[in-house]
Amino acid sequence: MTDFARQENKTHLTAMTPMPLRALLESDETVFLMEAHNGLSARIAEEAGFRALWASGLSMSASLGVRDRNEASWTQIMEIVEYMVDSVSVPILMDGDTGFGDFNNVRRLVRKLCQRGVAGVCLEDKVFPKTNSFLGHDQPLAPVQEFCGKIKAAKDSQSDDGFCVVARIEALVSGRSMDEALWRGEAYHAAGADAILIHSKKSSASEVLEFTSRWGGRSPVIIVPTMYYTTPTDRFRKGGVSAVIWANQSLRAAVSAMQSIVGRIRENQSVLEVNGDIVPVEEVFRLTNVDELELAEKIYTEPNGATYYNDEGSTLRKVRS
Ligand code: SPV
Ligand code: MG
Repeated sequence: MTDFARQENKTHLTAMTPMPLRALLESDETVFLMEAHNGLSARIAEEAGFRALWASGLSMSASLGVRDRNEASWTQIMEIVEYMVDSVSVPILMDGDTGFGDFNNVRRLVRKLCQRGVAGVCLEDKVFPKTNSFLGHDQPLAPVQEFCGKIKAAKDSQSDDGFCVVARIEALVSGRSMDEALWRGEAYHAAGADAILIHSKKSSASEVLEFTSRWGGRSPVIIVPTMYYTTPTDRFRKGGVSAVIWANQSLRAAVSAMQSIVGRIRENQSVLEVNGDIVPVEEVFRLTNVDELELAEKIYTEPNGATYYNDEGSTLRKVRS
């Protein structure tokens, strides 16, 4: 393979080799995962410096214009995640909802995710079709035994040793007790989960911090402070949280920006007023690696096959002959 081919598609990537998801989750630091819902938002999050991404079910569904209710099929969701993998080098944890069916659907899902280079999947202990955790009350939970079967099936199906299976506990969201959240976590941990995600829809972090304290570091714990976003991040660090997922802010930022700009264009019947507030098309070209294609054209379309490309505008570097 030529140097050029190796760099193809990922010419923008940072010089640092990304840390695998498992290493990030198991490190002493609290790591932050940014939500992304397509290749572009993944790229933007990586450029901002996030070391891992969350492929959010809510955000991917919403960006397709459908509800977070398994209205988009698992293959449609997986296809989006594949575009994200192609766009970045940092690991991606995919929101796998309830696994899109039973243990057998989970097996197939995990096999496909490993083939596509996804770093991990998060499975939640609700029932198919899932409903977003912030809607309604007392959502039914999966029987523990059944959910443990999904975790085991996921672990037995991974072809990549580094693949992470995260078990998400919805007990607190569904109005169950802290004790239930803990014994569910214990069962999922014993079934082989690499990490636990404890979800909460309270506006305070007290219950997730009680969970992490009583959990006692048995395995990495991930939280999603969408509703308790006012909690200073340092409390998560001190509370032993392994990873924080900012689960939907990129999508919400895009919605705010689009609503504002599109509204102004409609009102003014012109883009003159807004043009300075939106990125130039060159930025879109940069984010989608148009430069890389120009180099590839030089290499692959020269009649004699001589292949050179110009890194800096002056020195021609031979990459293939
Ligand atoms: C998602 O981002 O899709 C999540 C997190 O699962 S939440 O929306 O809080 O359920
Ligand atoms: Mg989700």
